[in-house]
Amino acid sequence: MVDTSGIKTSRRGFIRAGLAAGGAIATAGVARAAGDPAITELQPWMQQLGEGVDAAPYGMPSPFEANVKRRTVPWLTADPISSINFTPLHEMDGIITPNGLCFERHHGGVAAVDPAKHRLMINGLVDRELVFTMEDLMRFPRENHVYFLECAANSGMEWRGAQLNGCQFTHGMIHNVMYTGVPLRLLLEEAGVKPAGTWLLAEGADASGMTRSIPMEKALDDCLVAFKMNGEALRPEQGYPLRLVVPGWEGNMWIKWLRRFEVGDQPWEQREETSKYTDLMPDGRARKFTWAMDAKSVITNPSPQAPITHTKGPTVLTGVAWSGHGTIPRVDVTIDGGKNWHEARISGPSLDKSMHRFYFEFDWDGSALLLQSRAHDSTGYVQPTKNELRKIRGLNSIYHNNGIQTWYVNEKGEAENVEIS
Ligand SMILES: Nc1nc2c(c(=O)[nH]1)N[C@H]1C(S)=C(S)[C@@H](COP(=O)(O)O)O[C@H]1N2
Ligand SMILES: [Mo]
Repeated sequence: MVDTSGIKTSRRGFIRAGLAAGGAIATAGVARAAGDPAITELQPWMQQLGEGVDAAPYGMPSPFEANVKRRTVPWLTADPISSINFTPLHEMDGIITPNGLCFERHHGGVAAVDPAKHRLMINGLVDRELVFTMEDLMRFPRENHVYFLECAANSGMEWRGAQLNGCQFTHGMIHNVMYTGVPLRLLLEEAGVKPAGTWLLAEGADASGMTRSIPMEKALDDCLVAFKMNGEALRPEQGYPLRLVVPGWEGNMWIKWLRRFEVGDQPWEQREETSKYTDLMPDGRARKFTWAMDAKSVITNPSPQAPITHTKGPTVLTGVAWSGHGTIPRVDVTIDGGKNWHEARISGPSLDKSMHRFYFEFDWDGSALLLQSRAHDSTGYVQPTKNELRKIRGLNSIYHNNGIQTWYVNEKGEAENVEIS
């Protein structure tokens, strides 16, 4: 248990903090008194030598961090082969998702691809059909970009009401990674797209043979054929050795274990009715091509898996925000269910189609809280409430739920997924 007897923060400190939106807050009294045995007594690790540099050729997190892991919701899908796990957003900080914590979504399990035998083909409406080895791809100019990937089903279980207890489960179908790859435009130029070639089919080498259609405009704009994530080779789960990166657009289009592009003159989903990621509207019609992910945010701490563990006093609220349409210049937060909104402090890089990290430091008076965050993106769009979304989209949808999330925090600091009207 944390000793909070030393915490003393004046009421005046709270008012000052409130005025300086997201600014400095009085943290005097947070530290504990000298004499804490954890500092005055020698700990075991100070009394023996540690492991040498040959102990862990590939490093792993501290065993004390064993709780920081992807988690599944077993009842969500019938089988773990075609299923999903979730990024532990409440355990993270900054904007980059470590490779081992990136959520996974597979339709036919993780393909175990030998890079020496992996090929990328471009065929269809092109002047020259081409086949690239991994080595061939390494001879093209490459670029580095940080992008979020969000599954369109993220928060999908929350359409009808608050359901899953933790931001890992409500919002964890997202990761934010620095990719290294070749602009797809360069490969398409090499093949020479015929004037009629307005669509691209991307195909994966996994057992599900997943395919998705991408409009040529997007393919030529900012898509990447990526082989590195956060500086190292893609993880098998993320499509080793090659994946398509479709910045700002739903995760489903980011084909993993990428093996082929076919250039065509219409979307394949139209011909074969294979598009799965459609939004069913109240009148029974479906919104089909909803690719870009709208602005969204969530408070990651406090949250149901990350309660407040101290009593009243200085408290750090943090979360993430992102938009498939640009950057996030502003995030508002409320701790009283929307009576008062405060501008949060964004810290870290503000990159196009990337996660942003925000903070709001406040002096908790120990009473119950209703926490919400609201993202604004660089187009001027403001994240809607869940009820505003429902008015337009009804209750039949699964995909593209970017509504405002509410956490109720009780006097003990425990948090719960709730909705307020
Ligand atoms: N080949 C292939 N690509 C795929 C999938 C798949 O099952 N097979 N799943 C898609 C879906 S629905 C999503 S949300 C993302 C998930 O990417 P991740 O596993 O890196 O999180 O990959 C997409 N690309
Ligand atoms: Mo997805």
